[in-house]
Amino acid sequence: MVNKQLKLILVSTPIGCLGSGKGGGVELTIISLIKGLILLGHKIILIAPKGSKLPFESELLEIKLIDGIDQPSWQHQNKTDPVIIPSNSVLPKLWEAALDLANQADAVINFAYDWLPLWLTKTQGIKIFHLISMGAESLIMKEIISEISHLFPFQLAFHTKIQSKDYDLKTDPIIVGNGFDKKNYLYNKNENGPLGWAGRIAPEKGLEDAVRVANDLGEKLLVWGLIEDKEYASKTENIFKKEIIEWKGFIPTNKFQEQLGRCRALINTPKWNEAYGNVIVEAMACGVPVIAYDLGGPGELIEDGFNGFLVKPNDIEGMIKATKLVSKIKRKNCRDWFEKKATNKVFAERVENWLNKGLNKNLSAEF
Ligand code: HBI
Repeated sequence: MVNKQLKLILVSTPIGCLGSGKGGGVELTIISLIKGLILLGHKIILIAPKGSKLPFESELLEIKLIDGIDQPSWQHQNKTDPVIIPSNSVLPKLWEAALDLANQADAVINFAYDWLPLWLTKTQGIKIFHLISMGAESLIMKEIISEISHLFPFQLAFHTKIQSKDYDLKTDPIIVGNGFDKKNYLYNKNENGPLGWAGRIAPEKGLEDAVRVANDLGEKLLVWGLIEDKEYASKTENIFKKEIIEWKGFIPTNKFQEQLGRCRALINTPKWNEAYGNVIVEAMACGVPVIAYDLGGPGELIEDGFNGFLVKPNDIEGMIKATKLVSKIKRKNCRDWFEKKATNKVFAERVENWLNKGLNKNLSAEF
């Protein structure tokens, strides 16, 4: 049975326009989900900062671009910092535009990890659904997410169970995972390639540990991602005298997956409660086994010994040992896992299920 067509307003992250890489994983999540929801026949209005670009068009997709100043990222603020709204901020403008269109839509989906859209949930007739994109990076965010969980428990969803554990929620968390368009990732069966690492180049991603692993194995390390923290990047590349890192930059998905697919393993070294781990799924989509610290999302995506290995967090020796065993992982397992659990179709079906449940619940938790 095809579900009723939903008219949905999706509001993007205010920390950078789609395609800049500044939004981190949430950029790929939004693009993949829009494709998946359109595949299911739903109508989308995307509201995003000026400069946002999507790699596709559709008659079911309308885009409204909003000018304004980027919101500072919570990752660059202290956990106890207050909410900052810069002058000429894009965040309130995104939400003025969204709420102006509310009467044309069944629901709004928020992708911003910001206080304002969560607070608005209490004040609006239209239901605002929040896909929380991070672990608890700020106290005031943890408070407002917990408050919304107690008022509108069906309007919050998380990528992984482990991510949701950062928050005190009224009910069991709604987990929607993530998912990417399988047409964008080609399976590569080559087993003898180099080691790879991918992610925003910033301290919480732990690149220095992967450099130590590659150095110990006497190998290079191919590194893809936006250099968000220049000082950290240069400190990391100078840990050893000889050149270990081969910087590949932040490149479009089609090029990234082609280069990534040639790796014999992706090393993933999170130092924070990674909400999901997009690059892990992208690697698996190309048949590349992932060796990751058992921290945050990776711990839920990797089935130890099946599609990769899980290593105790910060255990570099353990990472080296596991990397030496990676040929034991059948690369086809990685692709099969991706097709079953993490394509944008199955992701969109989980989100559609979440929205339909939330839309059929009474608004307030009282009666
Ligand atoms: N910070 N204020 C703010 N708002 C966001 O939406 C946000 C962020 N920091 C990081 C981020 N989003 C994304 O990189 C997430 O995917 C992690």
